Amino acid sequence: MGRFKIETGDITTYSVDAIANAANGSLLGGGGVDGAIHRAAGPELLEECRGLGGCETGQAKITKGYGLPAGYVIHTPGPIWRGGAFGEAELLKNCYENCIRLAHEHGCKTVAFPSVSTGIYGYPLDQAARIAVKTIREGLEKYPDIEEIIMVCFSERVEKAYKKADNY
Ligand code: AR6
Repeated sequence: MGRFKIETGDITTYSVDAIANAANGSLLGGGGVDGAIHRAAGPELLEECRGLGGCETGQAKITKGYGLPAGYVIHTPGPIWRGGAFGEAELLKNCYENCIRLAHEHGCKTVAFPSVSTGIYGYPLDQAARIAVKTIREGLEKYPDIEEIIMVCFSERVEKAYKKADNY
């Protein structure tokens, strides 16, 4: 079964087969990690995204990586936190599941994730981390061809939350 790593870094610098993007439903870019990914990938990424017709919350769509060191970008709009009674947990789980499934379908062996929904979308970090870690570990079991999934945290605070959730 593949490895799971949690580390601090900038996901736009990762030379992996696919990086996930915490996108919005338009798939046309935004702030946070989405903005950073589009800046690093260049305008061709936006051009390809324009042809995708957006994406539902919890679903995922894949593009090439263009100027990024990563081969593919898997765009997934996470849920906006509205207090927890609006299906947020299920939707966040769907994000990780659908990204991992798409990575598998495209033959990706190494995949990196940002902490989906925990920035601008306001999902409480500890709760999001528990869902992410559990779903990623299940994905590694389900798809033994995936060799490594890395949770790329943008700060040590985020890294600590994910490590706690994974019982490091
Ligand atoms: N590498 C890794 N993680 C990063 C990077 C980076 N380069 N930059 C930021 N993060 P957010 P969301 C972290 O807000 O909450 C956009 O406008 C960040 O510190 O990027 O899902 C979209 O278009 C945080 O821990 O995504 C949507 O409209 C995590 O990535 C909306 O934001 C996610 O924060 C999505 O909001």
